[in-house]
Amino acid sequence: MTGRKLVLPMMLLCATISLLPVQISFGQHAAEDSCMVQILVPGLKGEPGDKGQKGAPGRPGRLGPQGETGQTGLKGQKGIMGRHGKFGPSGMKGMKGDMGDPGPSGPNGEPGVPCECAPMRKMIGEMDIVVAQLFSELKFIKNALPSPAAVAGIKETDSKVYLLVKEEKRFADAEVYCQSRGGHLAMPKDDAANAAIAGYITQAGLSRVYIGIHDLDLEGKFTYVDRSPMSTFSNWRTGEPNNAYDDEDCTEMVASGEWTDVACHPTMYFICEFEKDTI
Ligand SMILES: [Ca+2]
Ligand SMILES: [Ca+2]
Repeated sequence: MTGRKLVLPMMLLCATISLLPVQISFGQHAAEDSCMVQILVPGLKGEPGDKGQKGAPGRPGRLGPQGETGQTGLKGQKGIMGRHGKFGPSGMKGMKGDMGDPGPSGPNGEPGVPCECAPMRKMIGEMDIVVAQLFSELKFIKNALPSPAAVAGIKETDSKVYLLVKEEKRFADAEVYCQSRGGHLAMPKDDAANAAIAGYITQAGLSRVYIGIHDLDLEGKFTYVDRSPMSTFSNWRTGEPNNAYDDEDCTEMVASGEWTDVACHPTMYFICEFEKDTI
């Protein structure tokens, strides 16, 4: 096919050249040889050729326009449970709950250890020895020193111990002081006791002290502070008791051993007495 298309124009060119009076610039021999050789006549149409092989894939086409939004699809099925997430921060402390019911009783305890009495008896025995030593030392002080009353502040008879208290107190407070120590204000109930107390006052260089006699419960009827009656013994100074100023219900003893009714509110020294059996 290509050969036929090229031969025809070449033949026409040769015919034109031979008719021109002026020579053309290119070589004459060459022109004549070409025209002689290139005179061709088209042949018959050939048979159709065999089908060629499949060509290579073409280049990708241009990007098409965006399609329309499709319809909403159906709801899918529920998926499987996901993994556990991270632990969150700790929450606030809750309120205290109600008290629970009491639990059942526990089992019985182990049997106790028998009393170890031997050490206790030994301790008591040692304490008895110490007390005896103290009594002995006290007796030494009272008997051996030149003025035992000044040191120990006590004086004793066969049945009583007297304590001169050099603190000025009202009658009632003085009795409270003596009672708090297991005794009473001194209660002379016979000559011997009265003489012992009087000697104590003189020995201490005092002129008067409260003793445990009063008529606070019934005017004119004197009794001892332990409420025992004044039956067979008394030692009133002449003219006493006189209840002066209608205000004398308590009693003092002077250094001579005589008694005088006096007012209860003045403060003065006093003498306590204690039963030896109770000391
Ligand atoms: Ca009186
Ligand atoms: Ca009086």
